[in-house]
Order: sequence, then structure tokens, then C-alpha cells
Amino acid sequence: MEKFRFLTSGESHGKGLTAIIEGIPAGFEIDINEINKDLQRRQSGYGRGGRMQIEKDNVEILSGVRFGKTLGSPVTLFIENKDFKNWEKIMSTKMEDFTEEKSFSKYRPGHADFAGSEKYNQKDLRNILERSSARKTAIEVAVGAVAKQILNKFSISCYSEIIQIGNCADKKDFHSEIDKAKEFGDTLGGKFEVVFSNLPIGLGSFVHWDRKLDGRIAQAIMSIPAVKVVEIGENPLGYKGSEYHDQMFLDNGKIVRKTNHAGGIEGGMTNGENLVIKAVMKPIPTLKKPLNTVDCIKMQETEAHFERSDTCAVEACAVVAEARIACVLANEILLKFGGDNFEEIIRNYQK
Ligand code: EPS
Repeated sequence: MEKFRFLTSGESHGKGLTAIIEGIPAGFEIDINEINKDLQRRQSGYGRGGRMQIEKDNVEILSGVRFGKTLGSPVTLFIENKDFKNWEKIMSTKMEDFTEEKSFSKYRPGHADFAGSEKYNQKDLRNILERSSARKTAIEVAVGAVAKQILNKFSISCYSEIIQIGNCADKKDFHSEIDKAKEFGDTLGGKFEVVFSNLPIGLGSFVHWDRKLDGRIAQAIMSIPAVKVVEIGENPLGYKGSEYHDQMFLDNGKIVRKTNHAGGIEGGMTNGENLVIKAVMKPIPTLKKPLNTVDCIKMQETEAHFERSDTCAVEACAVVAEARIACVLANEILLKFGGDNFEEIIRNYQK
């Protein structure tokens, strides 16, 4: 069941990125500054490459809002790619502009190049790189920032933090770890945590596989480029049942827990505790010191394609994950307290 849904479009070096969001009730005030703050957080992590000096992500609202408030119609968001001015010919939509400049045929192991080129029958791997690029997470963060604003109306808030970069779990050494990897032409992944608090009990459901909130969150996080692991709450491996499950106590007639190993979800539903999600991002597969690969045109072994990229994007990934989870939660809130205008939803919530 979808109430808050969206589609995005846009290539990494194309004109820009667009999202159409459907399901935002009428009469909701969208704060553009709040969206731009999250866009800047996504851009500012340590370990990004030269592209971040070019882009200054700012969102524009193209439809669905009048005088600051939503109309109930689809809301369109747009972010310009400032780098497009350097790629206009290469990324042209017109047949007559055809050029082989910046085309490449040497697969990057770990990227979408190989399977994507087989699937879409492309020999210029740029036709795969452009959309499989993590650039598109900018517009996803913008959509998530709108979802966060909906959640804020219900006093639901979130934060994220980095747990590990490469092999290093000591915050004070993260930057030097990234510097070392950069020096060797290598890249690093890492682990981060996202926490949402003050969620009402009963978002999601156990009645069908596709309504379980943990399943929906796992899908939303796993679809962020390079994410390979999602954990909800504490990893249960090795715990006994008596140690793992969060016992219940009464405090002045209120049910309380002293632990939150479940990470705020039991039976596919929120249980009123903090929602705690951890995820692991793999190292970025575009390497300055390239891996062995095959050239898809010459069908010869060679070194993988390299072009300007990031050394580490785990900080950005954590901001993207906040956005993704916010969209899943906003959908659940709108389903549970549904209405066509925001006043109606708040009334349903307060009942
Ligand atoms: C990316 C490669 C780099 C990143 C980009 C994602 O871009 P470029 O090849 O233009 O240097 O900077 O990320 C962004 C542009 C962004 O906004 O996050 C990739 O191949 O996935």
C-alpha cells in the first residue's frame, strides 16, 4: 500500500534531477530551507571528490505548491546539475550531437557497468554509468526532507552517525583513514546508524509480508547505491533468547523497557521504542588504482575505467538513509491517519 510515493529521473552529468511526489495532503507548508540544509549535509562529508566543489545543491519546487502550501496535486522537485555546462555536448539528448568523447568500454568490477550493459544492450558504458551514479541520491534526499517535515508535525525526529570507516572504528581517525586510502588510489566503505524517535506504536503490520515495516525499511536502505547490509536493532547472532528480547516492566502504569535490542520493531510494527537502523556501505568501485577487468568492445583483459570520483561517501550515505527511512515512515503515518488535507490528518492523529 502506497500513500506517499515518488519517482525520480536524471543522469549524473545531465541537466538536472527531478522527483515527482504523490500523496502529500493539501495545506502542508513545505520549508525549502530545510530541504536545502539536508542537501548540504549530504554534500559535505569528508572524502568526496572534485565534483562537490562544482555542485551547490539547491531545490526548486516546480509544481504542487501555491503560496507556500501544497495543493494535494503532485509536487515536483528539481535540482540543477551545475556540472552540466561542462557536459552539454556529451550528454546531449539530440542525435545530431553524437560524440564518442567520454565513452568507455572497460567495466568497473563492482559497478553496474557489466550487468547493465548486457541488460540494456549498450557498448558505451557511459549509458549505464550516468543513471547508476549515486548523484541521483541528491533528489532522493530532497524528497526525504519533505517526508521529514511531515514527520516533524508528529514530533518524530531523526539523527545519524558514522560507526566505522574501513577498518577504523575510532571517530578521531576517520579522516586520516580516508586520506591514506586516497593516497593509495583506493576507496573505503563503512558502517553508520540512523535513529528515529517518538514513533507511534503500530506503524507497519504483521498481516502480510509486504506490510512489515522492517521489510520495507530494509528494501529502502538496500536500494541506496553500494549498501550491502542492513541491520534492524542489535544483530541477534550469538545471543540467547533470554538475553536478546527486551523485557517489559511497569512504571506508574506505563509499559517500559530497559533495553532496545529489537530496534523499535516487533512483528513488523513499531513498538514505541526508538527505531534503530544500521547499514554497511561497500567501498566505491571506481578506483584510481584500477582492478583487472575486460574491455567489452575489444574483448581483451585490461585495467578498469577510472574517472574523477569519491574516496569515501559513507557520511553522504547516512544522510540518504535518513531520507529513505523518512519516506517509508511518512507513508505509514499517512496511511494510518489518512486524509486529503493536513488538518484532517492532524485531527485523526489527535483522536
Ligand atoms: C559518482 C561519481 C562522482 C561523485 C558522484 C557519484 O561524480 P563525478 O564522476 O561527476 O565526479 O561525486 O556523486 C555526486 C555527484 C553526488 O552529488 O553525490 C558515481 O559514480 O556514483
